[in-house]
Amino acid sequence: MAVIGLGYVGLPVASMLAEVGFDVIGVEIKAERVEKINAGILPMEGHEPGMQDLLGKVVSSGKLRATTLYKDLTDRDVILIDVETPVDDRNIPQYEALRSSLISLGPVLKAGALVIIESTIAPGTMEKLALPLLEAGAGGKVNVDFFLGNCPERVMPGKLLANLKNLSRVVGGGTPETAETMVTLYRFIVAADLDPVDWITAELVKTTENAYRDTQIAFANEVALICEAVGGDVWKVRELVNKSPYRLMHLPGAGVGGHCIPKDPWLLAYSVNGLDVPLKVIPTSRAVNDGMPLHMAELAQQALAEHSQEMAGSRILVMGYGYLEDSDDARNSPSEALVRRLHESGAEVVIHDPYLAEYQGDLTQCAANCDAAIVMVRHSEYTALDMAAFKDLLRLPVLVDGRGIYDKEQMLGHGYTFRGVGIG
Ligand code: SAJ
Repeated sequence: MAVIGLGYVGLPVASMLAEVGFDVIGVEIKAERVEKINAGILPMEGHEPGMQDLLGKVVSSGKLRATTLYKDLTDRDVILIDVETPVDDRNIPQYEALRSSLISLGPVLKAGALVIIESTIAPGTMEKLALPLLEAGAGGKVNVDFFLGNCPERVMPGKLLANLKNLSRVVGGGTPETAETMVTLYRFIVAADLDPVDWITAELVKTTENAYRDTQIAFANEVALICEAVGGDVWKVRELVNKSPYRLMHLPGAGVGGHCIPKDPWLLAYSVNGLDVPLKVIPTSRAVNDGMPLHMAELAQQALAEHSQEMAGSRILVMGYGYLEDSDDARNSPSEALVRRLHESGAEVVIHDPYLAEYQGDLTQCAANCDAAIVMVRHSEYTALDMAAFKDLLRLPVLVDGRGIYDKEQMLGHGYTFRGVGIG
């Protein structure tokens, strides 16, 4: 076995395959990561239950070793590819990492080997990019000289091993036989459903499941904006809507961050790039969600105005810089867009986040002399705050709640000038 790309997907899957007895080589471009892994040291931040122990075990047993060299792969029967597939600022997929791994792999590919791309890719990428690159590099034909599959991952930071084991997966084979072979392989580490499909189905399912979540969040955010305008409480509305059968209204909030949800809708959209398939829901949902951090700035501006305070020259506390509660992961964080907008408006910004080293200062010190506090992430530290005491730390009692954490009446009772997403 081999795994190319030992990041937050590749390393757990390499370790789990090694744990069940496969001899696994991990190819990683970053030499310092290779060194750490071969020393049994987990090269990732955040808390991943079981990951450090598992890595130590499989490295010391010699079942997993890391290298930067593709030439070590010449005897490998199965090669998984877990490299990044980001989109650029024009929402076009950037496949450099995928391309270079395929180009490096082709010439060293063992006859009859099975290559499985686990990275999330736009529908059509297997056929149009992976297949031709591998056939050219290997100098052979797919389904004859080598076999090719797509099995998208469904991990989530903080639950990498649990998700790998317990979440079902679509298993996209170049042929039904290849898909069945892949099912047999994944059954060694996956306890949930393994659904054999073709490439395009696997590519569509993965990008669709995340585009689905993004549009559901956008819908919730649009209802939140309506509630603010007509005097509703979106959290109460959502709770009661979801009592109706077949409703699953998601949580509105200060924005959508992370490594999957902001990106995968664009990968799905890209599959029809240049074709006459006008998309509205997917791009508009992205725009609605990207607008939410800016909406937080508007809410702060409105509240400051009640104190005849301009945004320019104000000192604003941004609470939460990660993209998810109680996580140190700040990828595509909505707070980045908020801080940019606040700076553009001439405000001085203080950032606090208990999980990020550069923002871990004492919250009471961060709050001192601030004219407003904008809560962007539902970190436990913030949900447990003594809000009466917190108000006294601020220069102006302005509180903007981006995640439905605080009760409006209570906050008004404490003397705050309060704005909450979805609260009229
Ligand atoms: N968010 C909302 N409202 C919601 C849900 C999320 O505003 O109702 C925001 C979060 O605050 C965060 C962003 O969206 O900023 C993403 O949140 P997420 O819960 O989707 O977390 P992710 O990004 O780690 O999503 C991953 C995805 N898993 C994979 O791609 C394999 C996603 O498909 C899963 O649904 C999610 O984990 C999960 O909850 O397991």
